[in-house]
Amino acid sequence: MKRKFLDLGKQPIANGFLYEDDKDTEYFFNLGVAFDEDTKLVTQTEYVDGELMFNDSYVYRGSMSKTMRDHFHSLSNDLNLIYPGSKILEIGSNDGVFIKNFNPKTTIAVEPCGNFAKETQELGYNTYAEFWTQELADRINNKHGKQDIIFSANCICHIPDLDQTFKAVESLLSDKGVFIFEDPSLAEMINNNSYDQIYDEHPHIFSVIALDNLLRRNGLQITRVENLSVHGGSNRIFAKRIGSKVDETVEQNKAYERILGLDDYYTFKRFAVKVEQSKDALIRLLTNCKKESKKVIAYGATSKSTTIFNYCGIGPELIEYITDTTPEKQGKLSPGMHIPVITAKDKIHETVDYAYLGAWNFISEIKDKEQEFIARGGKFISHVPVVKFV
Ligand code: JHZ
Repeated sequence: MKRKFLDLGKQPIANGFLYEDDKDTEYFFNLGVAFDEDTKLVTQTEYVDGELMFNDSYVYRGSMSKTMRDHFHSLSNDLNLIYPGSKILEIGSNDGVFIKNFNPKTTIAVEPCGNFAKETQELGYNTYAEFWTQELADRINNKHGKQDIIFSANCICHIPDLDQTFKAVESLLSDKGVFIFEDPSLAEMINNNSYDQIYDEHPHIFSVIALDNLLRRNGLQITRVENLSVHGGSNRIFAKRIGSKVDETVEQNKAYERILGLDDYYTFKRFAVKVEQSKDALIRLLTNCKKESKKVIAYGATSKSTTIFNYCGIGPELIEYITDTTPEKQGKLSPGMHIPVITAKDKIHETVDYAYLGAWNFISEIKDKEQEFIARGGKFISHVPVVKFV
């Protein structure tokens, strides 16, 4: 039974950056968040159709930050060492930032966004430009056989039907195969009040407790959990067939989550109060900047900032423009609030006083790049974990 605890209001497609002419036909939905008492899963009250988000004009490129390129490079090195010569399949391969590190002969990519599927296909990877389904898993099994590693980064939490997803994974794994996936951690979202992790593409935010419940009813169990710093705190989950050896990290993580109350609806009711307070504080801070005639921009046209700007009602009157390195977002307007997105030339322009960090998860990388801005008194603004200059 789903119990709603948070309403983030009317929201557009988080990565639906658009041109002036498309404003009248922009799609909106109501973003409500609920706790499922049976599985302990935090999930949305309604799900947006996959095709509206993941299509041939999808704009998010995983390879846009050095942090993530390094992250996937280091994981690939480890996997190539621990499981040499394994057959590997990635669900949601995006622009190939992870699979580029593997041998195309033993690697399969699954990516429903045609523009990115084309890129990995051209790099020589057998790419299925489709959503992950049981039917696709069966077809891959018939053609290429079982897989030793099924990997997925920032994708499993994007799929509404987890039972079907996990069943399909289980059916395609070799006997000793491992399913490795990483997604933002619910514990870190609660600790950091980073409610902007919730948007159309994230129908669920995972706890280890909920994932183990869901995997187990589909023949898999968590055997190891690694806590990662990327994307504001993520968990890397290792899952194998039920009956496999489980290490101590699984119970450690579950115990920690029980202490945080992630198995209790009222934890999320309290979180909802903090979300509202965060909204009020951010509006207050930006309004004061405006009163003092400060020039405020945003840094990183993220999916996360779509939630923030639309929930808080922050538009071009408070944030003049957003800079972003992604060519596919530049020259367009941000979803819903229509703040212009421009090229992140080399550095923040010298007329800027403050920059709201849409990409707060890359704060170290960004601060390293923007030493001049900091040296001349420029400040970053973040709402994570509380609204303040950072
Ligand atoms: P970033 C996306 O979320 C969507 P977003 C998706 N649903 C998901 O799960 C996560 O990623 C993983 C830019 N940038 O990674 C690049 C600069 O301009 O936080 C990106 O557009 N300058 C798949 O969109 C954005 O910021 C920089 O120096 O919230 C970062 O987006 C850096 C470092 C980044 O993900």
